[in-house]
Amino acid sequence: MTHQKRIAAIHDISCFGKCSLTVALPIISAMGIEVSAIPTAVLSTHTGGIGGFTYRDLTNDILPIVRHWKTLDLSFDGIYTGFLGSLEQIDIIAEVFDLLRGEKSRIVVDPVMADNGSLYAIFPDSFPKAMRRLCEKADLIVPNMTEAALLLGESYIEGPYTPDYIAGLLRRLAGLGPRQVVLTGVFFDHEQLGAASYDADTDSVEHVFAGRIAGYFHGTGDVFASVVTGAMANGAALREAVRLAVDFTVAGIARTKQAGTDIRFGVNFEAGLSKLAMNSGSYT
Ligand code: PXL
Repeated sequence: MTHQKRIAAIHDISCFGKCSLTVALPIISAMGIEVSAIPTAVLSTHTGGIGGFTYRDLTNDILPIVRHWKTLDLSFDGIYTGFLGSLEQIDIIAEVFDLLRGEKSRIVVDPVMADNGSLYAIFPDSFPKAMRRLCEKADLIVPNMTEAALLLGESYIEGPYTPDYIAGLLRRLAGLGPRQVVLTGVFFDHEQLGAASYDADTDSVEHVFAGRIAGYFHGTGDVFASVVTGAMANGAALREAVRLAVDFTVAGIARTKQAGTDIRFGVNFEAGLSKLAMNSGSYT
Protein backbone atom coordinates (compact mmCIF):
# COMPACT_ATOMS: atom_id res chain seq x y z
CA MET A 1 0.00 0.00 0.00
CA THR A 2 1.43 3.43 -0.85
CA HIS A 3 1.78 5.83 2.03
CA GLN A 4 -0.37 8.97 1.63
CA LYS A 5 1.90 11.82 2.68
CA ARG A 6 0.35 14.42 4.97
CA ILE A 7 1.54 17.91 5.93
CA ALA A 8 0.10 20.23 8.58
CA ALA A 9 0.18 23.79 7.22
CA ILE A 10 0.04 26.51 9.89
CA HIS A 11 -0.46 29.95 8.33
CA ASP A 12 -3.07 32.72 8.23
CA ILE A 13 -5.87 32.69 5.70
CA SER A 14 -5.95 35.96 3.79
CA CYS A 15 -9.34 35.76 2.10
CA PHE A 16 -8.22 37.80 -0.91
CA GLY A 17 -4.71 38.33 -2.28
CA LYS A 18 -3.01 35.01 -2.83
CA CYS A 19 -0.54 34.08 -0.09
CA SER A 20 -0.20 31.83 2.97
CA LEU A 21 -2.92 29.14 3.11
CA THR A 22 -4.58 30.02 -0.22
CA VAL A 23 -1.20 29.27 -1.80
CA ALA A 24 0.08 26.44 0.41
CA LEU A 25 -3.07 24.32 0.09
CA PRO A 26 -3.33 24.15 -3.71
CA ILE A 27 0.42 23.85 -4.29
CA ILE A 28 1.11 21.08 -1.80
CA SER A 29 -2.09 19.24 -2.82
CA ALA A 30 -1.03 19.41 -6.48
CA MET A 31 2.21 17.73 -5.42
CA GLY A 32 0.15 14.74 -4.28
CA ILE A 33 0.34 15.48 -0.57
CA GLU A 34 -2.64 15.78 1.76
CA VAL A 35 -2.69 19.12 3.61
CA SER A 36 -4.30 19.67 7.01
CA ALA A 37 -4.69 23.36 7.76
CA ILE A 38 -4.43 25.30 10.99
CA PRO A 39 -5.39 28.94 10.31
CA THR A 40 -3.50 31.30 12.61
CA ALA A 41 -5.67 34.32 11.74
CA VAL A 42 -8.37 35.29 9.27
CA LEU A 43 -7.83 38.51 7.33
CA SER A 44 -9.93 40.02 4.57
CA THR A 45 -6.69 40.51 2.60
CA HIS A 46 -3.00 40.26 3.36
CA THR A 47 -1.30 43.29 4.89
CA GLY A 48 1.16 44.04 2.09
CA GLY A 49 0.11 47.31 0.53
CA ILE A 50 -3.66 46.89 0.99
CA GLY A 51 -5.17 49.06 3.73
CA GLY A 52 -8.33 48.56 5.80
CA PHE A 53 -8.08 44.80 6.17
CA THR A 54 -10.03 42.92 8.85
CA TYR A 55 -8.02 40.78 11.27
CA ARG A 56 -9.31 37.99 13.47
CA ASP A 57 -6.64 36.41 15.60
CA LEU A 58 -7.11 32.66 16.14
CA THR A 59 -4.45 32.14 18.82
CA ASN A 60 -6.98 30.55 21.20
CA ASP A 61 -8.18 28.04 18.59
CA ILE A 62 -4.83 26.47 17.78
CA LEU A 63 -4.31 24.12 20.73
CA PRO A 64 -7.96 22.92 20.77
CA ILE A 65 -7.63 22.02 17.06
CA VAL A 66 -4.41 20.13 17.72
CA ARG A 67 -5.79 18.36 20.81
CA HIS A 68 -8.76 17.19 18.76
CA TRP A 69 -6.41 15.93 16.04
CA LYS A 70 -4.50 14.00 18.71
CA THR A 71 -7.65 11.94 19.39
CA LEU A 72 -7.60 10.84 15.72
CA ASP A 73 -4.13 9.32 15.87
CA LEU A 74 -2.90 11.25 12.81
CA SER A 75 0.69 11.22 11.65
CA PHE A 76 2.40 14.01 9.75
CA ASP A 77 5.29 13.81 7.29
CA GLY A 78 5.75 17.54 7.64
CA ILE A 79 4.72 20.49 9.74
CA TYR A 80 5.01 23.75 7.83
CA THR A 81 4.55 27.16 9.42
CA GLY A 82 4.39 30.60 7.83
CA PHE A 83 2.71 33.86 8.87
CA LEU A 84 1.79 33.70 12.57
CA GLY A 85 -0.94 35.96 13.89
CA SER A 86 0.53 37.09 17.20
CA LEU A 87 3.61 37.01 19.40
CA GLU A 88 1.92 34.61 21.85
CA GLN A 89 1.28 32.24 18.98
CA ILE A 90 4.97 31.51 18.61
CA ASP A 91 5.22 29.65 21.93
CA ILE A 92 1.95 27.85 21.17
CA ILE A 93 3.29 26.68 17.81
CA ALA A 94 6.43 25.40 19.53
CA GLU A 95 4.10 23.30 21.69
CA VAL A 96 2.22 22.18 18.55
CA PHE A 97 5.52 20.88 17.14
CA ASP A 98 5.98 18.71 20.24
CA LEU A 99 2.38 17.46 20.05
CA LEU A 100 2.28 16.66 16.32
CA ARG A 101 5.80 15.68 15.40
CA GLY A 102 6.46 12.02 14.79
CA GLU A 103 9.73 10.26 14.07
CA LYS A 104 9.57 11.13 10.36
CA SER A 105 8.05 14.61 10.49
CA ARG A 106 10.14 17.35 8.93
CA ILE A 107 9.50 20.73 10.52
CA VAL A 108 9.72 23.60 8.04
CA VAL A 109 9.58 27.15 9.41
CA ASP A 110 9.19 30.06 7.03
CA PRO A 111 9.85 32.92 9.48
CA VAL A 112 7.46 35.32 7.72
CA MET A 113 7.93 38.71 9.38
CA ALA A 114 9.89 41.11 7.18
CA ASP A 115 11.01 42.13 3.71
CA ASN A 116 13.08 44.81 2.00
CA GLY A 117 15.03 45.58 5.16
CA SER A 118 12.02 46.12 7.48
CA LEU A 119 9.93 44.16 9.94
CA TYR A 120 6.25 44.12 8.87
CA ALA A 121 4.53 47.03 10.67
CA ILE A 122 2.00 44.75 12.38
CA PHE A 123 4.70 42.95 14.38
CA PRO A 124 6.33 44.23 17.60
CA ASP A 125 10.11 44.63 17.78
CA SER A 126 10.28 41.56 20.03
CA PHE A 127 8.90 39.35 17.24
CA PRO A 128 12.21 38.34 15.57
CA LYS A 129 13.66 37.06 18.86
CA ALA A 130 10.58 34.92 19.45
CA MET A 131 10.67 33.68 15.84
CA ARG A 132 14.28 32.67 16.39
CA ARG A 133 13.10 30.30 19.18
CA LEU A 134 10.77 28.63 16.69
CA CYS A 135 13.55 28.35 14.09
CA GLU A 136 15.71 26.60 16.69
CA LYS A 137 13.16 23.76 16.68
CA ALA A 138 12.95 23.45 12.88
CA ASP A 139 14.63 20.98 10.54
CA LEU A 140 14.53 23.45 7.65
CA ILE A 141 14.03 27.23 7.62
CA VAL A 142 13.28 29.42 4.59
CA PRO A 143 14.05 33.08 5.45
CA ASN A 144 14.51 35.93 3.00
CA MET A 145 17.53 38.21 3.39
CA THR A 146 15.76 40.60 5.78
CA GLU A 147 14.43 37.79 7.95
CA ALA A 148 17.87 36.18 8.04
CA ALA A 149 19.43 39.40 9.37
CA LEU A 150 16.67 39.83 11.98
CA LEU A 151 16.97 36.21 13.14
CA LEU A 152 20.71 36.65 13.65
CA GLY A 153 20.47 40.13 15.15
CA GLU A 154 22.68 41.45 12.33
CA SER A 155 22.27 44.53 10.13
CA TYR A 156 20.40 44.07 6.87
CA ILE A 157 22.68 44.52 3.89
CA GLU A 158 21.45 45.43 0.43
CA GLY A 159 22.88 43.35 -2.39
CA PRO A 160 24.59 42.42 -4.60
CA TYR A 161 26.10 39.93 -2.13
CA THR A 162 29.28 37.91 -2.28
CA PRO A 163 29.28 34.10 -2.17
CA ASP A 164 31.32 34.30 1.07
CA TYR A 165 28.78 36.54 2.78
CA ILE A 166 25.91 34.22 1.78
CA ALA A 167 27.80 31.11 2.90
CA GLY A 168 28.54 32.74 6.27
CA LEU A 169 24.91 33.74 6.70
CA LEU A 170 23.73 30.21 5.90
CA ARG A 171 26.15 28.66 8.39
CA ARG A 172 25.19 31.12 11.13
CA LEU A 173 21.49 30.40 10.49
CA ALA A 174 22.14 26.65 10.70
CA GLY A 175 23.97 27.40 13.96
CA LEU A 176 20.58 28.34 15.42
CA GLY A 177 19.49 24.71 15.11
CA PRO A 178 18.01 23.72 11.72
CA ARG A 179 20.09 21.20 9.74
CA GLN A 180 18.96 22.78 6.46
CA VAL A 181 18.53 26.42 5.43
CA VAL A 182 17.18 27.94 2.22
CA LEU A 183 17.79 31.67 1.84
CA THR A 184 15.73 33.60 -0.71
CA GLY A 185 16.41 36.91 -2.45
CA VAL A 186 20.07 36.08 -3.09
CA PHE A 187 21.88 37.82 -5.94
CA PHE A 188 25.53 38.31 -6.92
CA ASP A 189 24.74 40.66 -9.84
CA HIS A 190 21.69 42.58 -11.08
CA GLU A 191 20.81 40.13 -13.86
CA GLN A 192 20.03 37.06 -11.77
CA LEU A 193 18.09 36.41 -8.59
CA GLY A 194 17.55 33.19 -6.71
CA ALA A 195 18.07 31.16 -3.58
CA ALA A 196 20.97 29.60 -1.71
CA SER A 197 20.73 26.43 0.32
CA TYR A 198 22.84 24.87 3.03
CA ASP A 199 22.95 21.37 4.41
CA ALA A 200 24.77 21.15 7.74
CA ASP A 201 25.25 17.37 7.46
CA THR A 202 27.47 17.78 4.41
CA ASP A 203 28.47 21.42 5.03
CA SER A 204 27.45 22.13 1.42
CA VAL A 205 26.24 25.41 -0.04
CA GLU A 206 24.36 25.51 -3.36
CA HIS A 207 22.96 28.39 -5.43
CA VAL A 208 20.01 28.32 -7.81
CA PHE A 209 19.36 31.39 -9.96
CA ALA A 210 16.97 32.57 -12.66
CA GLY A 211 16.82 35.75 -14.74
CA ARG A 212 15.61 38.64 -12.55
CA ILE A 213 12.15 40.04 -13.36
CA ALA A 214 11.90 43.64 -12.14
CA GLY A 215 9.25 44.44 -9.53
CA TYR A 216 7.97 43.22 -6.17
CA PHE A 217 5.33 40.50 -6.39
CA HIS A 218 3.29 39.71 -3.32
CA GLY A 219 3.03 36.16 -1.94
CA THR A 220 5.99 34.76 -3.85
CA GLY A 221 7.80 33.77 -0.63
CA ASP A 222 4.84 31.56 0.28
CA VAL A 223 4.69 30.06 -3.23
CA PHE A 224 8.40 29.28 -3.05
CA ALA A 225 8.39 27.80 0.47
CA SER A 226 5.31 25.68 -0.29
CA VAL A 227 7.06 24.05 -3.27
CA VAL A 228 10.23 23.43 -1.23
CA THR A 229 8.15 21.86 1.56
CA GLY A 230 6.18 19.64 -0.83
CA ALA A 231 9.24 18.52 -2.80
CA MET A 232 11.19 17.65 0.36
CA ALA A 233 8.22 15.63 1.66
CA ASN A 234 8.24 13.79 -1.67
CA GLY A 235 11.87 12.86 -1.09
CA ALA A 236 13.67 15.44 -3.27
CA ALA A 237 17.23 16.42 -2.42
CA LEU A 238 17.47 19.99 -1.10
CA ARG A 239 18.97 21.27 -4.35
CA GLU A 240 16.24 19.63 -6.46
CA ALA A 241 13.55 21.11 -4.20
CA VAL A 242 15.05 24.60 -4.52
CA ARG A 243 15.39 24.31 -8.33
CA LEU A 244 11.74 23.25 -8.64
CA ALA A 245 10.66 26.10 -6.35
CA VAL A 246 12.70 28.77 -8.17
CA ASP A 247 11.39 27.68 -11.58
CA PHE A 248 7.76 27.44 -10.41
CA THR A 249 7.87 30.83 -8.67
CA VAL A 250 9.59 32.62 -11.55
CA ALA A 251 7.10 31.18 -14.06
CA GLY A 252 4.26 32.56 -11.90
CA ILE A 253 5.91 35.98 -11.73
CA ALA A 254 6.48 36.02 -15.51
CA ARG A 255 2.79 35.20 -16.19
CA THR A 256 1.65 37.90 -13.80
CA LYS A 257 3.98 40.50 -15.25
CA GLN A 258 2.79 39.66 -18.75
CA ALA A 259 -0.86 39.90 -17.72
CA GLY A 260 -0.26 43.26 -16.00
CA THR A 261 -2.23 42.18 -12.89
CA ASP A 262 -2.04 44.33 -9.74
CA ILE A 263 1.08 42.93 -8.04
CA ARG A 264 -0.61 43.12 -4.62
CA PHE A 265 -3.12 40.47 -5.72
CA GLY A 266 -0.54 37.69 -5.89
CA VAL A 267 1.00 35.77 -8.78
CA ASN A 268 -0.62 33.45 -11.28
CA PHE A 269 0.80 30.18 -9.96
CA GLU A 270 -2.39 28.29 -10.85
CA ALA A 271 -1.46 27.93 -14.52
CA GLY A 272 1.68 26.06 -13.45
CA LEU A 273 -0.02 23.55 -11.15
CA SER A 274 -0.61 20.80 -13.71
CA LYS A 275 3.08 20.84 -14.73
CA LEU A 276 4.09 20.89 -11.06
CA ALA A 277 1.86 17.87 -10.45
CA MET A 278 3.53 16.04 -13.35
CA ASN A 279 7.00 16.87 -11.98
CA SER A 280 6.10 15.84 -8.45
CA GLY A 281 6.31 12.10 -8.38
CA SER A 282 7.77 10.66 -5.24
CA TYR A 283 11.58 10.92 -5.40
CA THR A 284 12.03 7.87 -3.17
O1 PXL B 1 3.15 36.47 2.19
C1 PXL B 1 3.38 36.65 3.53
C2 PXL B 1 2.16 37.12 4.25
C3 PXL B 1 1.26 36.20 4.71
N1 PXL B 1 0.14 36.57 5.36
C4 PXL B 1 -0.14 37.87 5.56
C5 PXL B 1 0.72 38.85 5.12
C6 PXL B 1 1.92 38.47 4.46
C7 PXL B 1 2.85 39.49 3.99
O2 PXL B 1 2.62 40.65 3.99
O3 PXL B 1 0.41 40.13 5.30
C8 PXL B 1 -1.40 38.25 6.28
